[in-house]
Amino acid sequence: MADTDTNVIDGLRAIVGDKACLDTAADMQPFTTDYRRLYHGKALAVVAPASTQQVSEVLALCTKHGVPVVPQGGNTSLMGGAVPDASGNAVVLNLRRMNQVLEIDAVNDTMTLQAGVTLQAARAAAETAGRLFPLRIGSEGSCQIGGNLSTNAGGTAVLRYGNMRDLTLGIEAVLPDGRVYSSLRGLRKDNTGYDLKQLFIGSEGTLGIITAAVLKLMPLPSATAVAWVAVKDPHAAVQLLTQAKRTAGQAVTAFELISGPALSLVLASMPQQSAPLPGVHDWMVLIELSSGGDAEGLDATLMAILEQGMESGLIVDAAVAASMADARAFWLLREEISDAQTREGGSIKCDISIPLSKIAGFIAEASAQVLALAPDARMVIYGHMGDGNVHFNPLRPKGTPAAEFLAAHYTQVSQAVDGLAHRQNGSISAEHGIGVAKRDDLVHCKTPVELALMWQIKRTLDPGNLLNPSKVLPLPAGTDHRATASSASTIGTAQTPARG
Ligand code: 2HG
Ligand code: ZN
Repeated sequence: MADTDTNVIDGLRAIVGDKACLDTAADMQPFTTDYRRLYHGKALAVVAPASTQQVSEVLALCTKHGVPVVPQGGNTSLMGGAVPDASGNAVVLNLRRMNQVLEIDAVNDTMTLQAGVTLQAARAAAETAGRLFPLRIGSEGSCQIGGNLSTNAGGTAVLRYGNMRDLTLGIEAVLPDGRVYSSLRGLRKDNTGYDLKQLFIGSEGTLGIITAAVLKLMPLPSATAVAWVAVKDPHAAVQLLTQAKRTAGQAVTAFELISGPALSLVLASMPQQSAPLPGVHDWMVLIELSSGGDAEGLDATLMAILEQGMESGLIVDAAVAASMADARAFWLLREEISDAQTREGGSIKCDISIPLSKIAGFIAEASAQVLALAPDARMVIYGHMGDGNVHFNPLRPKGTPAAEFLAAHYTQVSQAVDGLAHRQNGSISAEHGIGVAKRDDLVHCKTPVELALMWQIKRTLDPGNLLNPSKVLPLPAGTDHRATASSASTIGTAQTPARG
């Protein structure tokens, strides 16, 4: 180990304490590998500061020595965004010790908390105060608020409440040189120039490390009604959503599309669970309504939506959750799809969004293109149809090993799906971010002006290219990340390409 590295590690220990600074490969392994075990990096050290002051000191020290820093929350990124590359040069800065809910202001309807609070703990704290923090994603027990902010997380209740950008009133973030930016004021109105917090939200830790936030709280719903519905096809699903919004307005909280192969995959991996409806269906939707009114009224609204859907020939069959347990069982089937794919291996993940009016046509066209390339792929297609966002994840056929399927089809299939989405004015990453997995694809879907602005902002806030280097920003043609930084930071080799 070079003298500088030893100095850096000694300095880090002095800031965060011995126990919060790991530097053996074995201790660091859980923090250098992503949770799907697709990206295997190395680090100089993994540190877990306990305060914003410590984050600031760690960043100042690393900047002084030109050491890259990879911010990390619950390490649940699907894009390889939260683990270091293979160079071993970087320090991983894990926020798990900064896990305090600092204040709940029930009158202002806000919650101030540190970045390392898990989403589950944030929701529970809000509920204890009789309020709802509405972000809902499957990994809520592991993912942390800082990661949710850095990736502008979405999930299953965006239709009603919006994504992380919409739910945030202020943040605190530490810049690479150790300075602290803060807008933790809980204001719903503040037109005093640039909205700087939005630069950090969704920037995946490439501009600053988010250490705290003020989030919006909502009234806790008093009634919830849930149905699992088989629909004729995705086009019918969109029409049903339109009818549901007309009938129930704001009460439509979630509207999730699930393809037959997606449900089959979950049921095969969870034999104790049963399908909500008899028979096999090509397309289903999970609908949730919620309101502050009475339960009977909401049940009647749901029944009206379903009856209308039946009458107009959109719905093939439907099961209404008769209890909270039923509703939870329906949701479990939906939320397990992602992990079921991880367990199975060999999934080509595309996270696209396009205008709702075009989504059904997109699914048909993208499916035809994928099946022309990989005729036996299992079409695991699901997600947040209400937001125009589907996870379009063709999966290896049962008999084909994951590596073989991915080697044969990954590039062509993801290019076909992403290319189609882009040509239809869509996004190639609706809610999972860019990380390293989609970084180089940005070249094809952002304009030169957008890319140049992104690099200009990056250089302004992180002139040494030290914060989460080699993530999000694609390399300008003919250069590498080293050449794009203005100081002599050491950039490692590229990570394992995205697979799985
Ligand atoms: C979900 O909606 C998550 O379940 C994960 O966004 C999606 O694994 C995926 O592709
Ligand atoms: Zn999702």
